[in-house]
Amino acid sequence: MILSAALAISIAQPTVVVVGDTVVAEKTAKGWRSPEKNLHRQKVSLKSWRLDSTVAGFDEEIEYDEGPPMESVHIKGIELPDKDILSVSGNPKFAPVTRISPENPEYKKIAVEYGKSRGRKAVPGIEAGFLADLDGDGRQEALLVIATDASVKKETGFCAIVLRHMSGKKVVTTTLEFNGIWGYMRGPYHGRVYGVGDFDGNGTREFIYTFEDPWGTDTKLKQFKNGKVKNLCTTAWGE
Ligand SMILES: [Ca+2]
Ligand SMILES: [Ca+2]
Repeated sequence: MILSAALAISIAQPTVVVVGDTVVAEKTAKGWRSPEKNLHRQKVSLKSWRLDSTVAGFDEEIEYDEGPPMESVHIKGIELPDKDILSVSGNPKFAPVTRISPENPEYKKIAVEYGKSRGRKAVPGIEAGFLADLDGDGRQEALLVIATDASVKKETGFCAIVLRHMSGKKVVTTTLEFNGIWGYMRGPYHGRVYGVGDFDGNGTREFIYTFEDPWGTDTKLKQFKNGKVKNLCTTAWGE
Protein backbone atom coordinates (compact mmCIF):
# COMPACT_ATOMS: atom_id res chain seq x y z
CA MET A 1 0.00 0.00 0.00
CA ILE A 2 2.65 2.49 1.03
CA LEU A 3 4.79 1.69 -2.00
CA SER A 4 1.90 2.13 -4.46
CA ALA A 5 0.98 5.45 -2.83
CA ALA A 6 4.58 6.64 -3.21
CA LEU A 7 4.62 5.56 -6.85
CA ALA A 8 1.36 7.37 -7.51
CA ILE A 9 2.89 10.60 -6.16
CA SER A 10 6.06 10.28 -8.23
CA ILE A 11 4.04 9.60 -11.40
CA ALA A 12 1.66 12.49 -10.74
CA GLN A 13 4.41 15.02 -10.41
CA PRO A 14 6.24 16.15 -13.55
CA THR A 15 9.97 16.83 -13.52
CA VAL A 16 10.37 20.46 -14.48
CA VAL A 17 13.20 23.00 -14.48
CA VAL A 18 12.26 26.56 -13.57
CA VAL A 19 14.30 29.77 -13.94
CA GLY A 20 12.87 32.58 -11.80
CA ASP A 21 9.15 31.83 -12.24
CA THR A 22 9.35 30.49 -15.82
CA VAL A 23 9.17 26.76 -16.52
CA VAL A 24 11.91 26.15 -19.12
CA ALA A 25 12.12 22.36 -19.46
CA GLU A 26 10.16 19.23 -18.74
CA LYS A 27 11.49 15.67 -18.57
CA THR A 28 9.21 13.11 -20.17
CA ALA A 29 9.67 9.41 -20.92
CA LYS A 30 11.08 10.49 -24.32
CA GLY A 31 13.56 12.94 -22.86
CA TRP A 32 13.69 16.66 -22.19
CA ARG A 33 11.41 19.07 -24.02
CA SER A 34 10.09 22.62 -23.81
CA PRO A 35 7.15 22.95 -21.43
CA GLU A 36 3.70 22.47 -22.91
CA LYS A 37 0.03 22.99 -22.13
CA ASN A 38 -0.28 19.63 -20.39
CA LEU A 39 1.53 21.09 -17.38
CA HIS A 40 -1.35 23.48 -16.63
CA ARG A 41 -2.55 23.08 -13.03
CA GLN A 42 -0.06 20.36 -12.19
CA LYS A 43 1.31 20.51 -8.68
CA VAL A 44 5.04 20.43 -8.12
CA SER A 45 7.34 20.30 -5.12
CA LEU A 46 10.31 22.44 -6.07
CA LYS A 47 13.82 22.68 -4.70
CA SER A 48 15.48 26.03 -5.29
CA TRP A 49 19.11 26.83 -5.72
CA ARG A 50 21.26 29.86 -6.33
CA LEU A 51 24.50 28.54 -7.82
CA ASP A 52 26.54 27.89 -4.74
CA SER A 53 24.14 28.18 -1.86
CA THR A 54 20.57 28.40 -0.64
CA VAL A 55 18.45 25.37 -1.14
CA ALA A 56 14.81 25.97 -0.27
CA GLY A 57 11.76 23.88 -0.96
CA PHE A 58 8.23 24.94 -1.79
CA ASP A 59 5.02 23.44 -3.16
CA GLU A 60 3.50 25.27 -6.11
CA GLU A 61 1.17 24.98 -9.08
CA ILE A 62 2.06 25.40 -12.74
CA GLU A 63 0.06 27.75 -14.95
CA TYR A 64 -0.09 27.72 -18.73
CA ASP A 65 -0.87 31.09 -20.31
CA GLU A 66 -1.58 31.22 -24.04
CA GLY A 67 -0.83 34.94 -24.17
CA PRO A 68 -0.80 37.51 -25.62
CA PRO A 69 1.94 38.59 -25.89
CA MET A 70 3.16 35.01 -26.18
CA GLU A 71 2.47 31.66 -24.62
CA SER A 72 4.21 30.92 -21.39
CA VAL A 73 4.35 28.28 -18.72
CA HIS A 74 5.14 29.55 -15.28
CA ILE A 75 4.76 28.92 -11.58
CA LYS A 76 1.51 30.41 -10.41
CA GLY A 77 1.50 33.30 -8.02
CA ILE A 78 5.15 33.50 -7.05
CA GLU A 79 7.01 36.75 -7.22
CA LEU A 80 10.65 35.88 -7.12
CA PRO A 81 12.62 39.05 -6.57
CA ASP A 82 15.76 37.25 -7.67
CA LYS A 83 15.70 35.91 -11.23
CA ASP A 84 18.92 34.00 -10.53
CA ILE A 85 17.02 31.27 -8.75
CA LEU A 86 16.85 27.85 -10.36
CA SER A 87 14.15 25.46 -9.17
CA VAL A 88 13.69 21.82 -10.05
CA SER A 89 10.91 19.46 -9.03
CA GLY A 90 11.47 15.96 -7.75
CA ASN A 91 14.79 15.15 -6.18
CA PRO A 92 17.52 17.10 -8.02
CA LYS A 93 21.15 16.80 -6.97
CA PHE A 94 22.71 20.23 -7.45
CA ALA A 95 26.48 20.43 -7.92
CA PRO A 96 28.61 23.27 -6.53
CA VAL A 97 29.32 26.17 -8.87
CA THR A 98 32.00 28.76 -8.12
CA ARG A 99 32.02 32.17 -9.73
CA ILE A 100 35.18 33.38 -11.44
CA SER A 101 36.02 37.04 -10.90
CA PRO A 102 35.96 39.11 -14.12
CA GLU A 103 39.22 40.61 -12.80
CA ASN A 104 41.02 37.26 -12.67
CA PRO A 105 44.13 37.93 -14.84
CA GLU A 106 44.36 34.36 -16.16
CA TYR A 107 40.80 34.43 -17.44
CA LYS A 108 41.11 38.00 -18.75
CA LYS A 109 43.94 36.74 -20.92
CA ILE A 110 41.84 33.79 -22.09
CA ALA A 111 39.09 36.25 -23.13
CA VAL A 112 41.54 38.37 -25.15
CA GLU A 113 42.94 35.29 -26.89
CA TYR A 114 39.46 34.06 -27.67
CA GLY A 115 38.56 37.42 -29.28
CA LYS A 116 41.67 37.19 -31.46
CA SER A 117 40.82 33.62 -32.45
CA ARG A 118 37.46 34.90 -33.68
CA GLY A 119 39.16 37.65 -35.68
CA ARG A 120 37.58 40.46 -33.68
CA LYS A 121 39.29 43.82 -33.28
CA ALA A 122 37.49 44.91 -30.12
CA VAL A 123 39.09 43.55 -26.97
CA PRO A 124 36.68 41.43 -24.90
CA GLY A 125 36.68 40.62 -21.21
CA ILE A 126 35.05 38.12 -18.90
CA GLU A 127 31.46 39.21 -18.37
CA ALA A 128 30.81 36.25 -16.10
CA GLY A 129 32.61 33.02 -15.34
CA PHE A 130 31.74 29.82 -13.53
CA LEU A 131 33.66 26.74 -12.43
CA ALA A 132 31.80 23.47 -11.98
CA ASP A 133 32.26 19.77 -12.56
CA LEU A 134 29.84 19.42 -15.47
CA ASP A 135 30.33 15.71 -16.13
CA GLY A 136 30.94 14.56 -12.56
CA ASP A 137 34.43 13.17 -13.19
CA GLY A 138 35.93 15.09 -10.28
CA ARG A 139 37.61 17.78 -12.42
CA GLN A 140 36.15 21.23 -12.85
CA GLU A 141 35.31 22.73 -16.21
CA ALA A 142 34.91 26.47 -16.83
CA LEU A 143 31.93 28.17 -18.43
CA LEU A 144 32.83 31.69 -19.54
CA VAL A 145 30.74 34.52 -20.89
CA ILE A 146 33.23 36.44 -23.03
CA ALA A 147 31.97 39.79 -24.30
CA THR A 148 33.09 43.15 -25.59
CA ASP A 149 31.79 46.32 -24.03
CA ALA A 150 28.39 47.44 -25.41
CA SER A 151 29.94 50.72 -26.60
CA VAL A 152 32.10 49.13 -29.30
CA LYS A 153 31.16 49.30 -32.96
CA LYS A 154 28.74 46.62 -34.07
CA GLU A 155 31.15 45.10 -36.57
CA THR A 156 33.70 44.17 -33.94
CA GLY A 157 31.65 43.52 -30.80
CA PHE A 158 30.40 40.11 -29.73
CA CYS A 159 29.20 37.97 -26.87
CA ALA A 160 30.01 34.30 -26.52
CA ILE A 161 29.53 31.51 -24.04
CA VAL A 162 32.43 29.07 -24.10
CA LEU A 163 33.27 25.87 -22.30
CA ARG A 164 36.88 25.14 -21.32
CA HIS A 165 37.61 21.53 -20.55
CA MET A 166 40.42 19.01 -20.63
CA SER A 167 40.81 16.62 -23.51
CA GLY A 168 43.66 14.27 -22.62
CA LYS A 169 46.33 16.71 -21.44
CA LYS A 170 45.09 19.60 -23.55
CA VAL A 171 42.66 22.37 -22.64
CA VAL A 172 39.96 22.66 -25.27
CA THR A 173 37.73 25.70 -25.78
CA THR A 174 34.28 24.89 -27.17
CA THR A 175 31.98 27.70 -28.27
CA LEU A 176 28.43 27.12 -27.05
CA GLU A 177 27.00 30.47 -28.14
CA PHE A 178 28.29 33.30 -30.28
CA ASN A 179 26.59 36.48 -31.39
CA GLY A 180 28.62 38.98 -33.31
CA ILE A 181 25.93 40.92 -35.14
CA TRP A 182 25.53 43.13 -32.16
CA GLY A 183 23.49 46.23 -32.81
CA TYR A 184 21.58 45.16 -35.91
CA MET A 185 18.21 43.57 -35.12
CA ARG A 186 19.32 42.00 -31.85
CA GLY A 187 21.75 42.55 -29.06
CA PRO A 188 23.75 43.28 -27.10
CA TYR A 189 23.74 39.76 -25.72
CA HIS A 190 24.43 38.56 -22.21
CA GLY A 191 24.95 35.09 -20.83
CA ARG A 192 24.11 33.64 -17.45
CA VAL A 193 24.69 30.23 -15.92
CA TYR A 194 21.98 29.03 -13.54
CA GLY A 195 23.09 25.70 -12.28
CA VAL A 196 24.66 22.30 -12.68
CA GLY A 197 23.47 18.98 -11.35
CA ASP A 198 21.58 15.81 -11.96
CA PHE A 199 18.16 17.40 -12.29
CA ASP A 200 16.17 14.30 -13.26
CA GLY A 201 18.03 11.76 -11.13
CA ASN A 202 19.22 9.58 -14.05
CA GLY A 203 22.85 9.64 -12.90
CA THR A 204 24.06 12.13 -15.53
CA ARG A 205 24.55 15.81 -14.81
CA GLU A 206 22.90 18.59 -16.77
CA PHE A 207 23.64 22.31 -16.82
CA ILE A 208 21.51 25.28 -17.71
CA TYR A 209 22.27 28.76 -18.96
CA THR A 210 20.55 31.64 -20.73
CA PHE A 211 21.70 33.69 -23.70
CA GLU A 212 19.65 36.85 -23.84
CA ASP A 213 19.28 40.30 -25.32
CA PRO A 214 16.67 43.01 -24.64
CA TRP A 215 14.24 41.26 -27.01
CA GLY A 216 14.23 37.81 -25.57
CA THR A 217 15.90 34.97 -23.76
CA ASP A 218 16.95 31.54 -24.91
CA THR A 219 17.31 29.03 -22.12
CA LYS A 220 19.37 25.96 -22.90
CA LEU A 221 19.60 22.76 -20.98
CA LYS A 222 22.73 20.84 -21.93
CA GLN A 223 24.82 17.87 -20.99
CA PHE A 224 28.60 17.50 -21.04
CA LYS A 225 29.55 13.85 -21.26
CA ASN A 226 32.57 11.98 -22.66
CA GLY A 227 34.08 15.29 -23.78
CA LYS A 228 31.05 16.29 -25.84
CA VAL A 229 28.26 18.81 -25.33
CA LYS A 230 24.73 17.77 -26.17
CA ASN A 231 21.73 20.09 -26.29
CA LEU A 232 18.80 18.60 -24.40
CA CYS A 233 16.26 21.39 -24.65
CA THR A 234 15.99 25.02 -25.82
CA THR A 235 13.16 27.25 -24.65
CA ALA A 236 12.74 30.87 -25.74
CA TRP A 237 10.69 33.58 -24.13
CA GLY A 238 10.51 37.33 -24.31
CA GLU A 239 9.04 40.05 -26.49
CA1 LIG B 1 34.54 17.44 -15.00
CA1 LIG C 1 20.40 13.87 -15.27
